[in-house]
Amino acid sequence: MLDIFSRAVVSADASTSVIGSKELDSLKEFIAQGNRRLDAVNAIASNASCMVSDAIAGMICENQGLIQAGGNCYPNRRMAACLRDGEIILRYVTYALLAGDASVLNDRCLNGLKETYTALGVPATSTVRAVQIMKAQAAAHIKDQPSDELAGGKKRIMGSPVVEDRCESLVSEAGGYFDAVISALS
Ligand SMILES: CCC1=C(C)/C(=C/C2=NC(=C\c3[nH]c(/C=C4\NC(=O)[C@H](C)[C@H]4CC)c(C)c3CCC(=O)O)/C(CCC(=O)O)=C2C)NC1=O
Repeated sequence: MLDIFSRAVVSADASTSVIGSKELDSLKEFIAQGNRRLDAVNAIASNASCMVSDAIAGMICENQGLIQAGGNCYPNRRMAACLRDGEIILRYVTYALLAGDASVLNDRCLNGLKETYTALGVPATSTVRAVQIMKAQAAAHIKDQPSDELAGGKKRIMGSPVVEDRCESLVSEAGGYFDAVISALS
């Protein structure tokens, strides 16, 4: 498992070079923006159970066969496994966002997941739908702009200082980790 610092070391070593000023600049930027990153991780982590239950509920709402006999969220044992998987995936996305590197997500969560799902008959398209919903929720929480329309009574504003660009680069970095989950399952 790598983070942005160990990644710089491994990449430099692979070409037998020193850590150059370009790499140092990017690490400096990572440190300078560190508090925003921690706020972004917290925005997801502290809303995780609400995000997961909402995403799985949305996925089922759009495809109610999942909770009927023969569906992969039926009976409750499978429903529980599905909710648990949503939590696992979201947790690994937060780890990757904290580390600034996708390796923890790839190595410990996504590696072999598609094969496991195929073997168990877990429908990848439905999982992908739940992950897409979590991607949209994460963007709203990192920006600290959940909408009245979609969040309803559960809307929660974190109130952490959000800069003018609404943490655009962190939104897109987090989006990239969700996309990695989607492409690993597709
Ligand atoms: C650390 C990383 C890690 C991951 C990622 C993980 C996933 C994972 N999900 C599993 C099962 C499962 N996953 C689901 C998930 C779903 N069913 C649906 O219809 C939905 C589309 C979807 C939820 C979004 C279900 C229902 C099962 C149980 C399937 C069965 O036993 O028939 C299993 C098989 C073993 C078990 O049931 O616990 C694994 C290994 N386990 C891990 O340790």
